[in-house]
Amino acid sequence: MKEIKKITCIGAGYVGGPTMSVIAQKNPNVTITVVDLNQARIDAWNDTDLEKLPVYEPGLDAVVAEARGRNLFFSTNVEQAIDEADMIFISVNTPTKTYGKGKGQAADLKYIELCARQIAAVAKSDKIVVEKSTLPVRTAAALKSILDNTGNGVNFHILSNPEFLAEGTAVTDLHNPDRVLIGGEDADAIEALVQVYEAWVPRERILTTNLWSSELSKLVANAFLAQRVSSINAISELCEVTGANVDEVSRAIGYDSRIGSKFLKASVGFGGSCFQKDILNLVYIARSYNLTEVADYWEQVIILNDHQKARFAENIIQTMYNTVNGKKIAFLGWAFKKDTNDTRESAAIYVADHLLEEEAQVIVYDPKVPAEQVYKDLDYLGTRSPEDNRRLVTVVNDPYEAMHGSHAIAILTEWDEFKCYDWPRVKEDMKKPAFVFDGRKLLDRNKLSMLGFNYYAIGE
Ligand code: UPG
Repeated sequence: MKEIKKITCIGAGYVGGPTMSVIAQKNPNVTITVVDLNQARIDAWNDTDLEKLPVYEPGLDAVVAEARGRNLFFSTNVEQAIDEADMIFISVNTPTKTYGKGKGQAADLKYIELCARQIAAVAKSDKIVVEKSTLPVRTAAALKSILDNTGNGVNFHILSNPEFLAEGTAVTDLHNPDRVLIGGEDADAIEALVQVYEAWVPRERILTTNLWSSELSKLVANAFLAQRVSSINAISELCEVTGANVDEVSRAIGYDSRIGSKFLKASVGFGGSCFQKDILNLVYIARSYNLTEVADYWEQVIILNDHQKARFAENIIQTMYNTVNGKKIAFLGWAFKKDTNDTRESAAIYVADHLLEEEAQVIVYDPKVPAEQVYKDLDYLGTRSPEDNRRLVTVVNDPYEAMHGSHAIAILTEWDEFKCYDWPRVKEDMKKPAFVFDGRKLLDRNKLSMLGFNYYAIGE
C-alpha cells in the first residue's frame, strides 16, 4: 500500500480549513495543502494575525500556529496542489439547488463536478479522491465516471469520509471524534486514509463501510439530530398550552438511557448550513425513488422547524398588543448558535424577517457577526428592498445600546455573555412594560420576573 505523503484539500471553508489543520497537526510527516480559488480567503488563512482566520473556532488558532508553514499550507494554486497530491479531499460547498429540477431540495453538485473535471485534467499519477462534502447518495459513482472518462488514464479510487464536526466545537470534535467514517470499495485506499486518522484516533472508532452506506449515514445522522430538535420543539408548543415545562420534560425523558439527554433543548428553531440542506436532500432522494411516506416523514422535521420560528415571531407580535409597527425590538444574537460567527439558516434571520413585515424596528447585537452579514442575510431573502432592510434594521456593537429605549428584547442565540448583563440597568433603560422573549431559554425566569420584566420563554 502506498504511503500518503502529500494531501491536498480543495475548499478552505468551515470544514476543509479546520479538518486539514488538525490532520496536519497530527501528521507532521504529511504535507497538506489547502487550496481555494478565493484569494481573500486564502490570504486570511495565511494571515500572521491569527485573529483574522476566516473561521472562528475555539482552539483553531493554536492548531494553525503549530502546523502552518511546517506541513500545512494554504494556496490558490489549485493545479499544482492537485498534481503533487497522493490524496485529494473535496470539501467544496454543496448548496441546495436554487434553479431547475430539484430546486429548493436537491444538492447542487456543480462545484463537485468542476472539481472532478479539474482533478481529471491535471492528474498525471494515481490519486485517492476523498468526498468530504456532504453529498447525495451515489455521488461517488458520478465522480468516478467523470474522473475515469476525462482523465489521463491514471487510476482514481474514491472514498467517502463525511465530516461530523459541529461548529463552535470543531477542534475538540476533530481531536476527539465519536467516530470517523470511511466508505469505499478499494481496501488499500481505505487503509491509506485509516492510517492518516490513526495518528490520533483509536482504531476501533474508525468505521469502514461501503461507499453508499457512508454517504447515506451522513445525511441520516443530521436528519436524526434535527429530528430530535423538531420533536422537542413540537412538545414545547404543547407545554405552553398545558402548563408543562419543556425543560422538565426534556430532563425527564433524557434520563431514559435509550433516549439520552443530548440534543433535547427546545429553541426558536435549528439553523446552520447542514440540517435543513441535508434533510431536504434526503427528502428529495426518497421522492425520486417514489418513497412518498418516507419523504413526507422527514419533510415534517423542516415544516415543524419553520413553524417554530414563525410562531416565536407571532408570539412577540401578539403579546405586544398585536402591533410592533415602529417598536424597537432588540435582537440579542444573530448567529445560528453560540461560539460561531456563522449565520447560515439562522433562526434570527427568519424571525427578523417576520417582524420587519410588520414594520418593527430591529436593533441587532451579536458578539461575532458584523453588520454587513446581517444585511446580506436579509437581502438574500428578497422579501423587501435592501434600502428597506437598512431603514428598519440597525446593527450595533454594544448590547446596551441595542437594548436602550427598546420595547422588547428577543434572544435568538445562546451566547453565554447574555446571562451576565446588568439586567437591572437594562430594565431601567427600556420602554415599559419591558418584554423579554427568550428563544433559547437562557435567562433565569425568577430573576427577570423579580426585576419586573414580562418574561416569555419557549415551552413554558
Ligand atoms: N439545536 C437546538 N437544540 C438542541 C441542539 C441544537 O435548538 O438541543 C440547534 C442549534 O442551536 C443550531 C442547530 O440546532 O441552530 C444545529 O446545531 P449543531 O448540530 O450543534 O450545529 P452544526 O454545526 O450545524 O452541526 C451539525 C451536526 C454535525 C455536522 C454538521 C454539518 O451536529 O455533526 O457535522 O451539522 O453537517
